[in-house]
Parts: sequence; structure tokens; C-alpha cells
Amino acid sequence: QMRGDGQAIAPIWQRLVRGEGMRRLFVALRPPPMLRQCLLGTMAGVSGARWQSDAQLHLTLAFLGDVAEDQAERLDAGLSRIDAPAVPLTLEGAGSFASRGRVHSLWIGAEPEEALERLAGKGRRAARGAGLVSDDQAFVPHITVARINAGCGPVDGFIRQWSDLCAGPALVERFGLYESRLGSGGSAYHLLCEYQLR
Ligand code: 2AM
Repeated sequence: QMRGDGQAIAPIWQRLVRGEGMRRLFVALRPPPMLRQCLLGTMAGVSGARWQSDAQLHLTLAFLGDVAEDQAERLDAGLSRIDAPAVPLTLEGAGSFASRGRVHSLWIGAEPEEALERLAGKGRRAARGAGLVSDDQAFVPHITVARINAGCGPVDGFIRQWSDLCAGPALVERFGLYESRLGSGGSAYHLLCEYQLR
């Protein structure tokens, strides 16, 4: 999307002041119970890490930022029209994300399986169709297992320990539109709508 002056329109969540009626939304898969068990089993060995709860575990397909109600409706309509096969989800390896040289999250990866990548593409397309600027970064399929801050111990041991992890596949037969709400115990994720895969 380009404005008349040739400037790319800034992502919606940078342009809009978060206010009444805005919701922080993302499209995600919920790992099946067997894989969540496996994820919960990795959560040790980094002092001070804020390990995620079972309820927080998800794999983001498309991050949307702050969305207004009418956009959310269009997004929901677009997501409802997605016709895609169920995703065989396999956990694979571990890693971290950092910004300005500081690690802020630890994750377990997911195999970049074709059905998964295509579904993420369709989710992002639905977002653009609703007038939202979805993430333009490469899709790095992952499930965040811990939030890290400067006071935490080293994370290298965790990443090494789980680098050969391979669990699954477990079939995921639906995906959801979620809202993220920041609370005292970290973010809480609420399922707003669910969509069936083939
Ligand atoms: P994370 O787990 O790697 O932090 C809800 O916040 C979900 O959206 C999380 O899975 C989070 O990924 C993801 N998310 C948050 N901000 C994002 C951004 N700017 N780009 C892509 N994904 C983001």
C-alpha cells in the first residue's frame, strides 16, 4: 500500500493511538495437548526466566497489532474464507529473540512444514485484505516458552539442550484469532474466533 506521495503507510499499530475499541490481535495455532506437554517439559534451566503457562502457548501465524472493530470484522470474514488443510505440527529445535543485543524471549521452533507456511501466508493475506499491515518479516515458526530480562541467567544451555528436539507431528485442525491483553502476570491471550481447517 502506497500513499500518493510514494511513502509506505506505516503499520497500523504505529499510526494509531491505542484507545477505546482498539484490540491487539494476532492469528495463531494452539499446539495440541501432546506438544504442550512437551513444551512445558522444556521449561527449566534458566534462572529468572518467566516461563509461559500452558494457557499462553501458541504459534503466531500473523501479528496484527492494534485493530479497530470494523477492521476486525473484515479480518474475521477473510479468515472465515480460508480454505486450507490441517497442519501436521512438529516441534523442532530451540532459539532466542533479541533486540539491541539483549535476549528477550526463548522459544521452541516448529518444522517449517508447507501446510504451516501456506496457512501463515493466507492469514497475512487476509490481514492485508482487511486493510491491515501484517508483519512483513520472514515467518519464523516458533512457540515462545519464556520471557527473559537482564536479570536472568544465561540461555545458551537451554538452546543447546533443545537444539535436537523433535516432537510430533500432531495434527492441528483449526486456527484462531486471538486478543493479547497485558496483565500483571504477563500477557493473557483470549480466543476471539476459531476457524476450521480441512
Ligand atoms: P512472540 O511470542 O515471539 O513474542 C502475541 O503478542 C503474539 O504476537 C506473540 O506470539 C508474539 O510473538 C507475537 N508478536 C508480538 N509482537 C509482534 C511483532 N511486532 N511482530 C510479529 N509478531 C509479534
